[in-house]
Amino acid sequence: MFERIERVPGDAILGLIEAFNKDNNPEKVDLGVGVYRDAAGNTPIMRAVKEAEAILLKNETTKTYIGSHGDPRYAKVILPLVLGADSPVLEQQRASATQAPGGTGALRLAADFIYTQLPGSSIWVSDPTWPNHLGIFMGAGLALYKYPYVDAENRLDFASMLETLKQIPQGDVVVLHACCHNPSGFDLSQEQWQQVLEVVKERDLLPLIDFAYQGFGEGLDEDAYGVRLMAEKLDNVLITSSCSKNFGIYRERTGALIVVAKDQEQMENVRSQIAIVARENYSNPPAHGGSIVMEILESEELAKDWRKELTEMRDRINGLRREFVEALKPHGLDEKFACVAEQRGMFSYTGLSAEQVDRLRDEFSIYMVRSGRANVAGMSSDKLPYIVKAIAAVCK
Ligand code: PLP
Ligand code: TYF
Repeated sequence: MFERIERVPGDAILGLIEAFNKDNNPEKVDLGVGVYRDAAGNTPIMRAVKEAEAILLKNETTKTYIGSHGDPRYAKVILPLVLGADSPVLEQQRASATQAPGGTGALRLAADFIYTQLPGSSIWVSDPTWPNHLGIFMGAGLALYKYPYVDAENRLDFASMLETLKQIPQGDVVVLHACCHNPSGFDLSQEQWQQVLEVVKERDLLPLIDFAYQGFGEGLDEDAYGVRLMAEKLDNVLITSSCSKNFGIYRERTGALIVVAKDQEQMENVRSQIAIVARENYSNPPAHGGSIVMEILESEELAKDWRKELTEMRDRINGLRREFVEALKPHGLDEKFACVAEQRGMFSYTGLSAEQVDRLRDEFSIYMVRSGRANVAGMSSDKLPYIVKAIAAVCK
């Protein structure tokens, strides 16, 4: 039976982890997979998370199932975090959150819901986008198309994006990155979000907003601008939220699918369908990560410390962005890479070619995705002179 099974290459981004670990060069730098790193190159457990886990270990009394929608307490803390504490959408009781195994699990729930309940709707993703979007949406059976996002000069191509959105058939789904666009780092301005809103309204499209990096761009509330605008102004919105990055609990698989509907009645109808999709995929979501998030957000003290540490992480990345461009000045490359200081989140499309990325890896043991995407958090002030010298060498 299995003799016909072909071997396929693994995930290109995750493959970089293995290649990096095998490299013996003491100067090696990992700018590959999108996990936060501190100045020492570690991905630490956040202080509030450690404390919350200690509380959980002491107080937890059961490991029984939490239900297909997850823990209702999780929904209660995640909805105000994403939509805003005084959101009219919450007041109107037209939003629901279903706890899911990470942002990825939430995306799959959304995809299966669209496939089964909105038959005929195709899905549109930015070009480029996170490669897993393609696998998740096509794996669920959806027809997938792309809208332009970054041009050949490595700039946000908003005009082309909007032009294409205006051509999308009524009822189709458009995937938007809420902030910290993966892989490019180019985000929409508030004014651009308003323009997208108008087109979405005009064409009667369903926005599916992927919110994987809340707090990594400008701030927890600032990063939610587009999400809250769409939720407040539209009858129907899907949002996939992830706690992997902003709580640093990647492996605990913690996320949510948030449904915003016209009214409570419609929200409950959709919610009942989401429960079926969840049950058919994995029955109940994992509980531990959600419990950590609840413990933190329900405690004024822990929440305060979590926000503080998240701010430190965000400031570190944004500081590195500026330092990086500054360090390229003596090489006459600061203008060429100026976009890095403008982009937001963990990632930057540097504009480096696949050949240049290969040279950085082979000659300097600097690892990044072949699209030229760098994880800025993998840099540090100590390593910057080495990184910059290597980039100057491959740009000659
Ligand atoms: N969406 C985007 C754009 C991402 O970059 C990620 C990161 O891995 C995810 C969703 C899913 O994150 P996770 O499933 O780890 O919560
Ligand atoms: O883009 C990234 O690097 C992160 C992490 O299959 C990631 O989103 C990458 C690939 C993958 C799962 C997560």
